[in-house]
Amino acid sequence: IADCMRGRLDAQAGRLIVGGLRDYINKFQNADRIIIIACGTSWHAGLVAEYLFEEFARIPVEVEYASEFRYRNPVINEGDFVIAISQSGETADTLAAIELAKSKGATIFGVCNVVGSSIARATHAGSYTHAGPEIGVASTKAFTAQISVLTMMALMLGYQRGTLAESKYMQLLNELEAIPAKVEKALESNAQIEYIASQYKDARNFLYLGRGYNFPVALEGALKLKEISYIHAEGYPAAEMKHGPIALIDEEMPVVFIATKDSSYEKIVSNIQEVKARKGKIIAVVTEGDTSVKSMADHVIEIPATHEALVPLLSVIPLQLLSYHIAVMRGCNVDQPRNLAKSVTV
Ligand code: F1P
Repeated sequence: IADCMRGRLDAQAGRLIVGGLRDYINKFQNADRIIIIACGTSWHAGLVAEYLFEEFARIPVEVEYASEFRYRNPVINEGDFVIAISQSGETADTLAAIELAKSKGATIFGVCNVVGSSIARATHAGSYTHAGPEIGVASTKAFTAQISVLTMMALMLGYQRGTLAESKYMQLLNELEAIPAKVEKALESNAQIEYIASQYKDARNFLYLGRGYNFPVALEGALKLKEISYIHAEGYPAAEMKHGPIALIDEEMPVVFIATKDSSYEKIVSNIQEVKARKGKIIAVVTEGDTSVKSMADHVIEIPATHEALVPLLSVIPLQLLSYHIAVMRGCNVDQPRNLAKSVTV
C-alpha cells in the first residue's frame, strides 16, 4: 500500500484501500470542512483522524457522535466532506446521520469493515478496512484498521494539498510500514499485562489519561474496560485532570497514563507526578527504554518507539489486553458483554 501511495506501484492492495477516494479526491482536497460521524470505538478512531487531518492537511475537522448529530439541527453545507466510520456498517445512528448530511448536499465517504453493509451502500464512496470479522462485540482490531486507513487518507490528502512536505510524507510512509512488526513487539507484553490485571481486577474505578494523539486512546482504553469488564472508567485529556478529575485520586484509584515520548512527554510526566503525590496507583504505557517514568510508576508497559502521529496504533494494544485480562479474571464473557449488541440497529 505504501508503495502504491509513493506512486511506485499500482498495487491491488493499495487500490482496495485508497482507491475508493479516487473519484472524490477533488472534493476531499477542496473541502471547506471535514465532518466525522461515528459511534463508540469508531468515534474514538474519528478523534485520532481529527488530529491527523488537521495536522497534515490543515482542513478544519469536526468529530460528532452520530447518535447526537442526527437529532440536532447541525449546519451542513455542500462543501462539507463527511466521513462516516463504522465497523459493522449497520449502526442505525450513523446511518441516520449519513442520510441527514446527504439531504443537505454533503459528500459522504464511508470507512467500513463489512463489504456491502448498509452504511457502505448509503455513502457516495468509501474505503473498506478489511479487518476481517470482529468475533467479539467490542471493537478491537477494527479500531486499529480504521486508524490505519484514516492515517493513509490524511497523509495522501496532506501530500496532495502541499501541506505535508514530500520528505515527511515518505518518512511517515516508511514508519507506517514498520508498524506491523512493532505491533508484534507490543504484544510480547501480554504476560506482564496479565500480571498487572491480577493486581487491579477488583478495582471499582479506573482513570485513563493521555495527551495529543494519546487522548483518544485514553478514551478508548476506558471504553474497553467499561464494555467488557463492567468497571467504571473515565478517559480524559491529561491536561483536564486539574479541572475536576483530580478530586477522585486517592490510594484506591488506578490511573492508566499513556506517556509515550512525544511532544507532550514533559507535560504528561508532570501529570504523573501530580497523581503520585496523591498516592494514586500508576500504570504507565511508555516508549521502550524510558527510565524516567519507570521510577515514578507502579507498573510500566513498554511499546516500541514510532512517530507520534502513529502512536495510537501501538498504544491501544496494552489497554485492550488489560481490559481483556481483567474481564476474564472477573468471569465476564468478553465476546458477548451484557447489554451490548454487535450492530446497534435501533
Ligand atoms: C459502534 C459501537 C462499537 C462498540 C459496540 C457497539 O459500532 O459503538 O464501537 O464496540 O459494538 O457499537 P460500529 O458502528 O463501529 O459498528
